Amino acid sequence: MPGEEPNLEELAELCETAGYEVVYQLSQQRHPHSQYNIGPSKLKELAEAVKRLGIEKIIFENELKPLQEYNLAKALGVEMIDRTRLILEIFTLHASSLEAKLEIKLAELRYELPRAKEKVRLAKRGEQPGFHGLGAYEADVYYEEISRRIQKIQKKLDEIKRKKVISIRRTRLEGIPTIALAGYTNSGKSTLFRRLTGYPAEVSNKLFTTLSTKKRITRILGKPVYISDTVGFIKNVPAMLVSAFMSTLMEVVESDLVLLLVDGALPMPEVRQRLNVTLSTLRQIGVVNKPIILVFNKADLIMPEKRDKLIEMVNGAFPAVVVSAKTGENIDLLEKTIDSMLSGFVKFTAKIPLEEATPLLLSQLRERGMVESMTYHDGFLEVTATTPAQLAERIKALTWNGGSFQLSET
Ligand SMILES: Nc1nc2c(ncn2[C@@H]2O[C@H](COP(=O)(O)OP(=O)(O)OP(=O)(O)O)[C@@H](O)[C@H]2O)c(=O)[nH]1
Ligand SMILES: [Mg+2]
Repeated sequence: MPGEEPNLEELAELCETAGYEVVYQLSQQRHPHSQYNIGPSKLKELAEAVKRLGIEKIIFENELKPLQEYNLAKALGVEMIDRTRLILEIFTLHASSLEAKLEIKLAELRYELPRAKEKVRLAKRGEQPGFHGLGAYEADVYYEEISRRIQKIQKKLDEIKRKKVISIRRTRLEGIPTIALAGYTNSGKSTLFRRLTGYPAEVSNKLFTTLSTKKRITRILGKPVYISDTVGFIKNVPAMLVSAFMSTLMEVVESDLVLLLVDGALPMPEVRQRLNVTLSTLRQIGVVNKPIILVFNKADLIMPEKRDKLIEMVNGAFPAVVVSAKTGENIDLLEKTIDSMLSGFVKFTAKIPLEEATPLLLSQLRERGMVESMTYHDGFLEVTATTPAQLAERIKALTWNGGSFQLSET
């Protein structure tokens, strides 16, 4: 499209992640041709390349209308897919959980729905790559079958989501905050997750390695927190793909704090653009009024002057840190920033009657709190600790009969 930045580099990266070898690239500046998307002379150029290089598949950055896809396949004799389809292929390769599999299926069906009618009509005009086997179906039957499957999968996903909501609420009752790692794909979310939790999440230089949320409990400067690793964002993703991943992204929406990762080693304009994409995707999934820390990752690849520029770019609008999830540089600074933004913890000294100091209470104190001192005397357990406000409130309730409870400055 005129005025649009070509995005071929990222497209090539996506192709490689999907297992394709990129042998030829072509771009053009014009409004999409109604019949072929590309113009007649580019079509000729492409046809020659297909012959010369033995190209097996053509991948378009632009969205293809069914008619364009059909005409192109007919003119070039090879299969044609667009960027959305390519991303779906990668998702299919990487999906391991049932939830992710269902989400991808849903996205595929939603992608297919508006094409279904048109495709069947076109298929009847002659068999083409990518349109196999559709001739036997009547357009309406095919269309309805897809709608029916969409509903069925949606129902299954709603059930998974319902269970998730229950588990998120339960976590909330414990009063332990949840921190979600969000950001562009390949920014290093899983690497940071590994560093903060010690859990060996899969890390790779491919795009969309992580497709389902992982959540682990850990401590930040002594305080217990849940950390969740999530699916990455990317630019130019149709809203339908984002909404299909809602069940996975719910963890971000329901979190208490978001660490928004951006690969700081990229050129400045790219960093700025990815920051824009990630912030607007967050808005799109319903993250509003939530504390966010900007984490510029890959510090080991960033020169000192550029680090300053990155922080300046944010203009004080967010707390921002430059870290290396890989080497651990500045992770202590990140932890301090997280700690300063975690609310809901209180420090107190309580005298609890011994009969109330059950093993369950003691284990909750150990698991969810930072205990400074704990002594027994005169039939009381005397504790000074920092815990989630909910737990402190429960402990306070145990002291009504002769004990005492006092909040202190943290
Ligand atoms: N040099 C350097 N590389 C890093 C750093 N953090 C992550 N990487 C590399 O960046 C690539 C992507 O890392 P991941 O942790 O898989 O990124 P992700 O954001 O989880 O990616 P997806 O799950 O695919 O969205 C891997 O090759 C990592 O080794 C860092 O601090 N410095
Ligand atoms: Mg990951």
